[in-house]
Amino acid sequence: MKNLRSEKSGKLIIVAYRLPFKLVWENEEVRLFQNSGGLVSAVLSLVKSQNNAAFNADEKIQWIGFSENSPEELEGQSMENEHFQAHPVFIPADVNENYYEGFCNNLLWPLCHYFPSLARFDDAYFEAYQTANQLFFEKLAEVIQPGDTVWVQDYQLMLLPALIRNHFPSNKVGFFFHIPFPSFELFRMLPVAWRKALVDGMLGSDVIGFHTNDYVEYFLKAARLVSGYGNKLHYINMSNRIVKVDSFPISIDFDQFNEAFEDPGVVQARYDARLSLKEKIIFSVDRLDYSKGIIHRLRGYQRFLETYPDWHEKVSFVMVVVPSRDTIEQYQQMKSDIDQTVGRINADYGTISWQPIIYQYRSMPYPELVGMYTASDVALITPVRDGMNLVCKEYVASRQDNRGVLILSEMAGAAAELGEALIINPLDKQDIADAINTAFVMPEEEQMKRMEAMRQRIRDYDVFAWTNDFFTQMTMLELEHERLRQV
Ligand code: GDG
Repeated sequence: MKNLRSEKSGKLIIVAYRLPFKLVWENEEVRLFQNSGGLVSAVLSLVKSQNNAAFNADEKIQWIGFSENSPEELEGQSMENEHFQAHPVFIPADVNENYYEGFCNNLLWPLCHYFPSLARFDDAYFEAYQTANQLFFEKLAEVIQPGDTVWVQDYQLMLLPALIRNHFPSNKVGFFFHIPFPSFELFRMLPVAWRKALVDGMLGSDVIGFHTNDYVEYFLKAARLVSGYGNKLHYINMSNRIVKVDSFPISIDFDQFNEAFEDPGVVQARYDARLSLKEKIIFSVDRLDYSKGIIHRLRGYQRFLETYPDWHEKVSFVMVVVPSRDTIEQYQQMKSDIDQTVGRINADYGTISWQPIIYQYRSMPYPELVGMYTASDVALITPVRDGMNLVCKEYVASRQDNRGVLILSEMAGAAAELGEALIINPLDKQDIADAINTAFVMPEEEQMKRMEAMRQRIRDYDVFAWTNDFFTQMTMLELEHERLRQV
C-alpha cells in the first residue's frame, strides 16, 4: 500500500468513560499516574511506531474521561505527562448515578449481556445518559481542532459520535463497542426513541468496531430496522458520507505475558502454587459479574466432583473473584450466592487433607496472576455472555511451555478465535464436568498442539495489531471519502 500519511493529520483524542490515570497532587502540581490497561499501552505503541497516518504521532494524545477528583481540586491545573494530556470531565453525583449506575449498568449492561429481566427502564436514566454524553462533548469541544481524530470507547458514550458529527463534521471519528451488541430481539426492548438515539448516535462515526462478526451483523440489522439504513458489505451509505462497520477482535500484549513466564516473581508464585496445591490445578479469575457465569462454573465443578470421584483429593480449583459494582443490589446478592455455593461444595466434599475450592474475593497482584496462569492445568472460563474475554487470551499467551488446557464458553467473543480450546456451554453442568475430565486426561502432545495454534493466533493479532488495524481502516475510509468528494 502507498504511504497513507497525510500532511493534515492532527492529534488523537480518546474519549472513554474513565480516565486511565490517577490524578494525584505532588509538589504543588497534579501528576498523572498511568494505569497499565491494555488500551493505554496499545495507543502508546501506535505513537512509538510512528507508522500510522490517521493522526500525528508527534503530538500528545489527549484523553477525555470522568474523574472522581472534584473540579475545585483540579482548578487551573494542566495535567500531562510525557505522552498524554488528560482532560477530566466532571459529572455531578446525582447525574452520574442515573447515568453510570443507572442507564449504563442497570439497563445497557444487562440487556447487552442477555439478562433482560435485570434491565431497569427509567426515564431519569435516559435523561442522565443524554446529559452526561453532552458533558463529554463539551469537554471535547474545548480540545478538538480541525484535522484531529477522535476515538470514542464503549457503551457509556453511544450518543457522542453524532454530537461530534453535528458540530465538527469534518473531523474523523472512530467508535469501539467493548461488550456484545445484542441480537435485535433484545435491542428492540428499548423504548423506540432511545434505541433510535443510540443507533443514530453511533452512526455519527466513520468506523464502528465490534469484537466479532455476530455483533457486526446485529448492529447492521439494528441500523436497518431502527434507522432505515441498509448496508453493502458492511458499508452504510449515509448520503453525504460512508460508515464502515467491522469486527476488530481486541487482544492483549502477547510478548508481555509470554515473557513473564521467566520473571522471578512469577517463577516463585508458580513454585508456591504447585507446592501448596494438589496435583491438578484449575484456575479462574474474573470481576464479580453475573455475565461471567461464576455460579454456573461452580455448578459444573460440583457435577465434576459428583461424576468423577476418582479425582477427589487430587484437584484444587483456585477461584479469584475481583470485587466490582458491589453497591448494586444484584451484585451483593450474587456475591452471597457464590459464598454459599463455595461453602456448600467445600463442606460436602472437603476432608482434613483436601479443600476442593480455594476462593479469594480480592484482586491478585500481577506476578501471582501469571504464576497461577502458568501453574494451572486448566483455565476454566465460563461466561454466560462476554464481549471478548481477555483472561483466556492471557492464559494462552503465558503458556510459553505450551502446556495446559483452556476450557472456554461458547458465549465469549473469544470463542470465535480460539477453536482449539475445549468449547463448552456454560449452562450445561455436565458439559463443564466432562470437559474438566477430558482436560485432565489429555495427552501432552495434544495439549501442545492446541496451545501452539492458539498462541500463534494471539501472537499474530496482539493488541498492537488490533489498534493498528482500526486506524488503518480509519485512514482507508478517509481516502475513500476523498475519492468520493472528487467524483
Ligand atoms: C470488558 C468486556 C472485553 C482481572 N482480575 C485481575 C486482573 N484482571 C484483569 C485481567 C484482564 C482484565 O482484568 C479483565 O478483562 P476481561 O476482558 O476478561 O473482562 P472485562 O473487565 O469485563 O472487560 C470484555 C474487555 O472489556 C475488552 O474489550 O474483553 O468482554 O466485558 O486483563 O487480567 N488483573 C490482576 N489481578 C486480578 O485479580 N493483576
